[in-house]
Amino acid sequence: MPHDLKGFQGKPKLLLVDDQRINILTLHELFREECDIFMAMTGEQALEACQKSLPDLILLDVHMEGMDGHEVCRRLKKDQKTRDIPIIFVTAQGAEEDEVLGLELGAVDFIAKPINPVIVRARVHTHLTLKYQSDMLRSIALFDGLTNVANRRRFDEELERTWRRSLREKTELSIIMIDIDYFKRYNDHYGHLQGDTCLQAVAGALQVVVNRPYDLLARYGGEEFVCLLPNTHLRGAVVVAERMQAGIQALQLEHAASEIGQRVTVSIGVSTMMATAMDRPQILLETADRQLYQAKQAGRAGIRS
Ligand code: GH3
Ligand code: MG
Ligand code: MG
Ligand code: MG
Repeated sequence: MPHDLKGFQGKPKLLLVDDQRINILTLHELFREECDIFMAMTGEQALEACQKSLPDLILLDVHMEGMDGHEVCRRLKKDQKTRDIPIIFVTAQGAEEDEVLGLELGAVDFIAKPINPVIVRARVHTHLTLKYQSDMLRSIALFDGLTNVANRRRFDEELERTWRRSLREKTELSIIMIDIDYFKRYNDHYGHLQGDTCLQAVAGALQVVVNRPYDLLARYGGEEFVCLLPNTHLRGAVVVAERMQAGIQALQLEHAASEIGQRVTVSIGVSTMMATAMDRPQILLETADRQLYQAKQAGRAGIRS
């Protein structure tokens, strides 16, 4: 396997779809050592396997009884969750219309039957490498490298989306802004590396609290985090903020240079509103920021809403 593929967490996941057992067995034999193999003998099974195990690559037979490969491809491309899984069609030799249609439907490549093992291996390796690289890019684009929570870009996108939904559905949305207290002193006292470790621990504790599927925690900058809570009223957001405070307190991180109990603490500002056509979502951030400032003024380690 090319060196790049070592980057996959575990082995790359390969889904083999064919209505002929012998074809699946041949491909299985080719890749069983370097990939985790999933198998399906009908279109329906293929769709189910994709939902369950989100493969990194699919080798998809075109001609099958019932739902054929082209239809499987169409359905996978319609679903947000599966649309980015690369598909290689396996077509009968000389079936040019099949190839054209397959590529039009969004397949990345095709392989002719009867398969040539050397070519199949080379193509699968190429597409697994590309998949790995695009996963990497995606994660760099959307996540903060130090703390692994979402980054600001992802947050801003999600805020826009949630704002529009609030406008349509007339629901309230809330934002929580969290800032570590006396963090400059923390770095000065313990050093920047230890500061980084502290940021990771704080992010981890916050993420434990932010666990509903549509809620989003992001690193907003330096030692500041922000949390987006769609469809959440102020009372609910304050409860989340209180859990955050409890989670940070439970860490009991030493901070000898802090004036507050010599432990790492955070100040929190909360804001809630229903989107209006006149406003921009940034107004939520500005309000939360003002509340955060109030929390700092009031002595830190508290919540203002
Ligand atoms: P306050 O209680 O008012 O929030 O004071 P503060 O010292 O936390 O706030 P200030 O904004 O003055 O300082 C923030 C510090 O956060 C300064 C900067 O060195 C540190 N910082 C920002 N990003 C990082 C980072 O990625 N790693 C580390 N170790 N420190 C960071
Ligand atoms: Mg077939
Ligand atoms: Mg700050
Ligand atoms: Mg701070």
